[in-house]
Amino acid sequence: MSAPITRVLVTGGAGFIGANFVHLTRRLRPEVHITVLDKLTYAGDRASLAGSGAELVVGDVADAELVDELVARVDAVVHFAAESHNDNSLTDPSPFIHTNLVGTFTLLEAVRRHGVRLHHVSTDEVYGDLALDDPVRFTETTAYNPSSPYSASKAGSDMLVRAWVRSFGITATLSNCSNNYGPYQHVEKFIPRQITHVLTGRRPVLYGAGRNVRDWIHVDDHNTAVWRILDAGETGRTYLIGADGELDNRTVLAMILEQMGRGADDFDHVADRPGHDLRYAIDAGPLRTELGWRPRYTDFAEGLADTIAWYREHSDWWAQAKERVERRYAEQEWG
Ligand code: NAD
Ligand code: TDX
Repeated sequence: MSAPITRVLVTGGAGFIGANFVHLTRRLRPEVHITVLDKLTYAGDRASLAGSGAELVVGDVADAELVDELVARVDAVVHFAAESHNDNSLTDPSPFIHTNLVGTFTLLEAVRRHGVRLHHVSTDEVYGDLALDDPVRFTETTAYNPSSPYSASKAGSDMLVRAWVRSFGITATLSNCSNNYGPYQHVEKFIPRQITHVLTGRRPVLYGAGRNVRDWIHVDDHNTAVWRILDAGETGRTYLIGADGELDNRTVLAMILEQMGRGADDFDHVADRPGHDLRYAIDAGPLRTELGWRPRYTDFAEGLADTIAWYREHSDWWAQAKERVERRYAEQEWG
């Protein structure tokens, strides 16, 4: 699509997907200079970037002056920074509006001023949910219908990017990906929460009946797709990223219990998340046929085993956050 990328700004690069993007980029494109802009909220950790060689700038993506200065120095921006947890958005939506909407707006104004290419990372949750018994999947033309403050703020950020492409001619692409799993994921999220519950002697917890379906993709597959879009994506286009990984929560939990040597009934059902989306499913056809992308992790059980091994070996990375998160969950009416 354009000249090769040699200097990239990664917003939210100290978070789960951003940090994995930085490490993957270091492995696959050692020539690329990486600057990370991250506010280091509860979800960001500088330790996640250890050994990556990335330059970390601690700051807010909604800080116009700082963002302008950083964008001026690069030829591409990959925008991961966000408040990302649905449960948190139900207890306090305000940081979601600030970071996901004002932060994206701030970045758009900077890339507009400097003519810098942007890739905006978004979620399949902008499309709302699907019925459990319906074979349909989300495509890039599915109507937006977000359910939670989190997904509404991401939907709004997508709309801002599309408008800046159309009205101001910025060079931007978008992607909407399904549920990621892998190393460095915050212990508030479903898979790491259950793994670290087992590792700390707690009983895993399933929201409601656990029939909700998520379309799981390994974080490295998400990030190879982002690079493919950076290299060959069409300006203004939205690409859906998914790896045909639909599973209900009960099945995922059963696999975790089995792989960790726990009994099949060794968990509790807890009160359900308000407004809990039933099912997400991605049709990633155009990414495969037009851009030739393929996922590497096609066996979820294998990717899950690697992830369990990573959490076993890295309790120093998650132990403190675990206690903080569980205190927060204890104050919620669900979970
Ligand atoms: P995360 O919560 O693990 O990381 C978010 C990062 O952004 C953290 O490092 C945090 O410190 C940083 N951040 C938050 N507010 C900031 C601000 N105002 N300024 C600068 N940095 C700030 O999230 P994640 O799971 O890595 O998600 C990354 C992106 O991918 C998000 O945009 C999310 O919507 C999207 N996404 C996530 C998933 C998933 O399954 N996790 C799926 C699809 C899309
Ligand atoms: O303890 C739990 N028990 C449980 O049953 C938790 C934390 C979650 N759940 C359920 C709720 C969901 O059906 O597991 C499923 C996954 O929950 P989350 O990890 O909170 O993810 P989800 O709400 O599906 O959103 C995720 O995917 C889309 C990411 O957090 C978003 O950032 C991304 O946009």
